[in-house]
Amino acid sequence: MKITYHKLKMPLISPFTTSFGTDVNKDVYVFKLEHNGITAYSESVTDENPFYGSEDNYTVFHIVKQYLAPVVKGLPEPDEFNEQVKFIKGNNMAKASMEMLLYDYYAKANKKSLVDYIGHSRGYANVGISLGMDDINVTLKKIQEALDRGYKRIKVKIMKGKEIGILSAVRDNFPDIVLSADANSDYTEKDFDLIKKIDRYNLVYLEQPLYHDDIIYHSRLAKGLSTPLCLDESITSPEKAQKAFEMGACKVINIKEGRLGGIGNSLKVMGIVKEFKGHVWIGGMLETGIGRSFNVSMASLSDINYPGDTSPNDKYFKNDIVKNPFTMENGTIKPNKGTGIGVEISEEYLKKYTVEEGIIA
Ligand code: OSB
Ligand code: MG
Repeated sequence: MKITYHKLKMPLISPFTTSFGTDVNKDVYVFKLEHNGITAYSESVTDENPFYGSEDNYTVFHIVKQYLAPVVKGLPEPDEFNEQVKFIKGNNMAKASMEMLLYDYYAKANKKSLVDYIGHSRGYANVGISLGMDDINVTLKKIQEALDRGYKRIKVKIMKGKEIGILSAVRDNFPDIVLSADANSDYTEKDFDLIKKIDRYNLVYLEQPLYHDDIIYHSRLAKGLSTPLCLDESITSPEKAQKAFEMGACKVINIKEGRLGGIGNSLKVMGIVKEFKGHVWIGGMLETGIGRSFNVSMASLSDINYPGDTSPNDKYFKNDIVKNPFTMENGTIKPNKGTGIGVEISEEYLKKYTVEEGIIA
């Protein structure tokens, strides 16, 4: 049994800007586990900087090499793995990258697709698009293109001071579309009056307006807002999802397997959302075809009840590292056929984008 890694630098087709910065490349670790004729893959959702959450590629590499890969070597089933690494605090993205490697491995070992291995699929994922901040005319053009391609929900990124300009331009041009906005934690409790102006734009939800780890101020904000809140960054465990619903801090959760420490915790959060009759969808972190395959499988689970941020590979990459990129039909994407995540790796592009590679364990 062998675990190897490739660190990749993949150019994005166009820069992606959020309230916390602009990405022009996707810098990502891809992990590969080979055992008994089975090859499994995963990737880490971190990038070079800890600007979305507290982890980055360097902390992930350290935690994987030092603590997690030695556990993966024993080939525990994913649930067992989660038990065995509980003693390590935080570092969810590192944990997810190894847990998901085991999920792909065990789905393949059981000759099942990932989604059949983890739950009940509706057979396809409903797809929305996340648009980074651009010149407003570029944004309007991108929205029209997205609608023409069949996307079922448009999400725009906003930040403090730019929200009204962006949202009023979008609503003036597209009065009836299903629209959401994501602030990536750019506001504070001092901005409630400003945030309340967002109620005018009839958003399906407002994503993560306040601090990345907050629940209390979000619950206070929710009381004075008619727009439902969706939490992303703040929901880092099933317990936090439970607390957020109990406190009325959100009605919607964006699940990212990486942020939650893997698929096991993500499934638990889906159960909590169901109990509270909330809404839930699968987010994205500009993944390569590997990470996207996990997301699309998750997004096709029948308990997912809002469109996710699982746009096809060609939104971000001219050439992905997989040979079987997703295609969208009528705003839906089907998980890959085959066992596990079902990706066929393009050795050509994997090699082209690799800046570093080696054996982890
Ligand atoms: O907050 O959902 C987010 C990308 C990087 C970091 C955070 C977020 C995002 C996105 C992109 O919105 C979603 C995608 O992968 O298409
Ligand atoms: Mg978000």
